[in-house]
Amino acid sequence: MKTYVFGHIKPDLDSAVAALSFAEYRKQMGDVDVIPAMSGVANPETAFVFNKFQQSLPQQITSAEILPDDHIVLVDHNETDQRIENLNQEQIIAIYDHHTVYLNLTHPIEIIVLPLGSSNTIAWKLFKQNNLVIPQNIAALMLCAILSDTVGLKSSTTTETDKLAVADLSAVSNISDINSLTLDIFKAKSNVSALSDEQVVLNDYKIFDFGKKVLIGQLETVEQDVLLSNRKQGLIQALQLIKDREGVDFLILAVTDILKVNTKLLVSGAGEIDLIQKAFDGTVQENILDIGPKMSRKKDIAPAIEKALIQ
Ligand SMILES: [Mn+2]
Repeated sequence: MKTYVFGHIKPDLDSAVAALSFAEYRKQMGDVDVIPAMSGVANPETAFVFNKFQQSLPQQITSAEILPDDHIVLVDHNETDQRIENLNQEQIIAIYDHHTVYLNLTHPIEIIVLPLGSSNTIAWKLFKQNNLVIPQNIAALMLCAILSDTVGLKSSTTTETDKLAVADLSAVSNISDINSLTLDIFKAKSNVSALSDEQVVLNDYKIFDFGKKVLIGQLETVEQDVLLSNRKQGLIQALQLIKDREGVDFLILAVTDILKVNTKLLVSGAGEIDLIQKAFDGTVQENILDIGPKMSRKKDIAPAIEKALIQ
């Protein structure tokens, strides 16, 4: 019997690292055969960080490889739409997450959901609470994951606990120059030159079920203006294509400049234009709405859209 620790589909850095850090936590707590797993290809940022610290990514596992008596732990997500396909929910034994909970389970499980900036801050807290030692190689990855998910401790989701975790993990991993590490991560995140327009839209996306299905892609970049001028037409075409293919009701791409601390939403359809104008009380110009310093999809963008939909 194995325990697979899974991040969400379209794994970002926090999700990929959380598979490793929570697997290590569970091992140290006595779970015998724990396997960090992922589904989907690592994005450029994730690949950069694992390369930099010469660590292997979690194993690629499909639900077909999971045996009926194996256990599943979900990290950095909880709802069905973000799980790997065909996962048997009866096999889920624990969830560690920092997102809004949409669950309908038929059995009791361990659930730890905290309003912290990163799943890896929850992992850090659990290691500390249980007097466990975080291995140096995992500490370095956790540090990067927290810096990434909190946009260098600047996003609205950042808490004092995230700051404490960063200070502790930088000591454990012996990494003192946090600013230059953060900038390196930002640059890797911004490098979408090798991605097609469709891949840019779907590089980091989540589908929300607000009665209507809303797909929100987010690109965190240090080159917002360049991207929205050079690739705008291609991205708009990609939005239309993906919307038809995925069968979602609304599709929005958030292009967030993490140095300027600004997000611009790119949309293609009349429905989306109405929706985001209502949600953010602004006027879309040439398919773009500037929503100012709102950087968090989870805390700033998705809730405003949900509210506009139910009004
Ligand atoms: Mn996360």
